Amino acid sequence: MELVIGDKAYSTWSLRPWLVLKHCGAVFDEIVVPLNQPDTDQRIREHSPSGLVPVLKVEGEVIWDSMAIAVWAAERYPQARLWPSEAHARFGGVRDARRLHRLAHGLFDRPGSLDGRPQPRTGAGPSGPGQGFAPDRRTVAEPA
Ligand SMILES: N[C@@H](CCC(=O)N[C@@H](CS)C(=O)NCC(=O)O)C(=O)O
Repeated sequence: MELVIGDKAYSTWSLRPWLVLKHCGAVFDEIVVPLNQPDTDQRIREHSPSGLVPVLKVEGEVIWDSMAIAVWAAERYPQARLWPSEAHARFGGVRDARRLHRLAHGLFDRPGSLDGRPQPRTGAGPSGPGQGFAPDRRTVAEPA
């Protein structure tokens, strides 16, 4: 199993599946493609059909996208309990993870935006139903 990533210090997209796999106790080879180099795109495309890292190469599959890698890991390593076992909490966890995933795109891919839309410089950020990230605390931790 190989995890192809960018520099963990600069790419949280890369850091996240690395942390997930470590948490799961997975044994894997780490291939680091330095980002922002003249040959970065070419080197990433040797591994990734999307032209992006991270990519997990495992069991004949090429899994690209950090969230997809995490979903794979949750199924492959159930003992790691990446998702809550209780159904309601699990659905909420999927929802919140998806919202964080989308929010991170807004933060890192479009500077100045929290959710992909322009934000006022001095505003308090997004508010209201369906805007921004408002975690439901019941879904963050496994119920007692
Ligand atoms: N949604 C993707 C985002 C991946 C992404 O944007 N990766 C960046 C690194 S932070 C990348 O590969 N950029 C290509 C480049 O730097 O040439 C994921 O979760 O894996």
